[in-house]
Amino acid sequence: MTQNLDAYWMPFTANRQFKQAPRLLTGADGMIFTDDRGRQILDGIAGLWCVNAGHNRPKIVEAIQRQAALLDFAPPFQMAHPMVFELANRLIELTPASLNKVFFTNSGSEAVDTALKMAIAYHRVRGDASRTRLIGRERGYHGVNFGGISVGGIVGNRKLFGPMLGGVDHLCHTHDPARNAFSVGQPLHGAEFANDLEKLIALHDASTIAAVIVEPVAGSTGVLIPPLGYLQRLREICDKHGILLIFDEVITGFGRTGQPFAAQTFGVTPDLMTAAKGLTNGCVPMGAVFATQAIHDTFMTGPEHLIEFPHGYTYSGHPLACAAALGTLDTYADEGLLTRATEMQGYFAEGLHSLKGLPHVIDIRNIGLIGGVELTPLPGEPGKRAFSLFLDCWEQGLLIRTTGDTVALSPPLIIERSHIDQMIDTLRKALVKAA
Ligand code: PXG
Ligand code: PLP
Repeated sequence: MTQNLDAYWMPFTANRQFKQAPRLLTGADGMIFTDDRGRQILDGIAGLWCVNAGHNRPKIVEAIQRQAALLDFAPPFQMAHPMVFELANRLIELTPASLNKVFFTNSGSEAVDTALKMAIAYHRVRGDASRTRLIGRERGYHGVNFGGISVGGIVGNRKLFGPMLGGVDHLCHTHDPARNAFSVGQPLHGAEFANDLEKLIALHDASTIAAVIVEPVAGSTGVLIPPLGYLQRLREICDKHGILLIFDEVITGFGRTGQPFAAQTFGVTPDLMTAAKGLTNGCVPMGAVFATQAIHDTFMTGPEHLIEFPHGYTYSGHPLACAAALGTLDTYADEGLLTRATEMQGYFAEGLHSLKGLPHVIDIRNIGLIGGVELTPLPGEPGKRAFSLFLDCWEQGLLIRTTGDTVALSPPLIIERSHIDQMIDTLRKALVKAA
């Protein structure tokens, strides 16, 4: 490695450690990354929960190339280009029927902050300006912008950044290993954790609360699957009190749980829904907020020449992102990928749960093509045991993700049984070796 690595300040990375022993990817195809040593590495996490159709897919590559030569950029304010409408129309065929309006952003973090602003503005526009509070959840991850970290519940992502947004509170998280360890699929216990919302309503009064935001499946915080009945109960309480429910589907969107969106997998429909990642198969940055007709129409009053929602990004609905998204949706449709996790989840779950009993494994969690393997932390050194496992798997040709002492798996939806076998075998060997 002769390249100078100093100038680049890496995101969410132990910079000094990385630069001593860099891990550089130079190519990717299908399920496989290639690194700068020419090694083949199985992608166990779809890049970063985003490359759902696998890498280097022809329809996506061609769509981006074609678009770059045709229309590189179109200003998104008071202007548009045809493809952005086509994409919105295609997307609402996949969302729950009531979520039929789409607002584009460039990332999940921007989608989250957009949804939070929409929720507060919605109440104000309809004459209920006291509803400004936002309720997130402990251990929630909603990206890294100020709105997202305010409703988020990962201490390490919050504590350096001052007071953040005011008027935010948090539900308790749903992780309950004493009752639910090693559950296959949705845990049986914990629907009642949703009643924590009633407690916050009693404290703050419903008339001050704009919205509740949760990930249907919490990903970044270590793969927490919603207990049976939990999301239904949250929905009921929100309805009872006129509070909007926002699902952050940045990870769960686009087939990860076996349906296009987790809202469909769990049979609970939010009022606003964020997405990103799998929207373009990770190829060009793009995020989206889906809203109901009723929320959208609430803004569509007042003089017609005025901007109804003063919000948007220079790159909202960028032509290259739209091209990538349309190529992605075609690829998903051609190969039935948005429901493929339902076919593969049984075999995936069997493999994962076969790791039970190995040294330090204290819980295994799964839904669709998401898996979590939680390890006992090394005394006084949280996160280190899982990170060592990550390094070992990398050397053995498998890319996994770790968060705290949980290993997260979220492979591309094109995964075959042989890949699952390879992932589980590599993990098994690494766990035995780490003992
Ligand atoms: N919401 C959720 C639920 C997410 O998972 C974001 C918002 C933010 O999206 P952007 O595109 O701004 O990163 C995410 C992102 C991990 C990991 O290791 C997960 C994410 C990002 C980085 C790491 O689990 N999810
Ligand atoms: N900062 C400045 C000075 C700007 O002019 C703009 C956009 O015009 C932004 C930030 C926001 O950038 P973006 O629209 O890409 O989010």
